[in-house]
Parts: sequence; structure tokens; C-alpha cells
Amino acid sequence: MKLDKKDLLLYAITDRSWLNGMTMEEQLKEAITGGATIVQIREKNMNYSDFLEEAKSLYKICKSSNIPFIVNDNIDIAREINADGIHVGQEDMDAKDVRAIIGDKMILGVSASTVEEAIKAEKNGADYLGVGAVFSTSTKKDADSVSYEELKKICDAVSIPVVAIGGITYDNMDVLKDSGICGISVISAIFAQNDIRKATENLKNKSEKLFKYH
Ligand code: TZP
Ligand code: MG
Repeated sequence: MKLDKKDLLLYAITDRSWLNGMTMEEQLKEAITGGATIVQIREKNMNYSDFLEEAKSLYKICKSSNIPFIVNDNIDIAREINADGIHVGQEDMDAKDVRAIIGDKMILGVSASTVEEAIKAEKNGADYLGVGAVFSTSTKKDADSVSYEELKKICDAVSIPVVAIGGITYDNMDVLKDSGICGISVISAIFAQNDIRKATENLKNKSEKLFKYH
């Protein structure tokens, strides 16, 4: 699948720690109904077969709504289900090696927190960058932090689209407006909310006003 910049407007990343009585499938359906434009499955503590089952099931939901489905940091799962894409961090498999394996048809997302990492990721074949953490977050304990100035520099330095990530909420997202990002990527601002659908709708409406490609 080819990535459209518009797809990056509101990037929802799953996290089982917020399930709160619902299934991941139920939560995801709410987020998609609310307007998430792309979805990443992110499982850090799951065995292969459970990850595979969940990936298949969430992919089905995304497919039926025509939303790109990206697998975090697991090329075997991504390939086995023929996901729309894979996302790797700086500590994961090298972007160049991932691109060599997946070919041109799968989307490759790479995390970057400096201009150097961003330029290298673009050279290595990334289709988009996730840049953060732009705000402090308790969701990823070891996240690097990226200042607004650095975020702007990264957006200027690359020609691939950039999404900001890390601690983004409905209330703080406004300050990202002129950074050059195409959209925001969030976990808790969607999945930790009581009304996931409404929270996603609110983020989507604001994103449409703030960011470039819609
Ligand atoms: N990468 C950088 S920050 C982060 C990830 C996965 C966590 C984002 O979660 P939240 O809840 O939106 O801050
Ligand atoms: Mg740019």
C-alpha cells in the first residue's frame, strides 16, 4: 500500500494497558468510528502466536474501514499477515535492512528524535517519520525528548511526512500547529479515555484545523 500524507492526520497506536474491561477490537472500532486515519499495533510483551492472532483480528477491522494497518517492530508478524506497513524505532531492526526485506509495497515508518536520525531514515527508505517525545509521557518510559525547535528542523530537513508523538493531548496539540507535521500519533489521548469515540472525534476535528494535509 502506498502511504498518503492525509493518512497520517490522526495515528492511533494500540496499548493493552488501557483496556479497562473492553477488548482491543472494541476499542479499535471506537477509535476508527471516531476518525483515526491510520493504526499501529504495538505489543511489547506478547508471545508470537498471541501477537499474530491479535494482529490478524485488528487488521481485519482496519481493512473493512480502509485504514492502513502498521505493525510495530515485528517484521515477521507484518509479513505473515501482509500488513500495510511496519514501524521501527532506533533500537529496533535497521531501517535499511527492513526496507530490503519488505520491498517497495509495504509502508516503512521509522522513529527519529534528531535531524541526523531523520535524514538517515529517509535515506534508508522510510516513508514517514514518528518524531518524539514532543511532550513528556509516561506511556514510554525510555522515550527521547524532542523540543519544538528540533521537531521543526526535522520537518524542514526531510521530504517525507512527519508525525509528532509523545504526550500529545487535545489540550496541548495546538502548539504543534506550525511545526510542519502532517499529524499526530497518540496512545493515551485515545485509548486511555472513557469515551474513546468522542475523544478521537475531538482530536480529529482539531487536527483537521491545525495540520497541513487534509
Ligand atoms: N514513542 C515515543 S513517545 C511514545 C512512543 C510510542 C508514547 C506515546 O504515548 P502517549 O500516551 O500518546 O504519550
Ligand atoms: Mg519536510
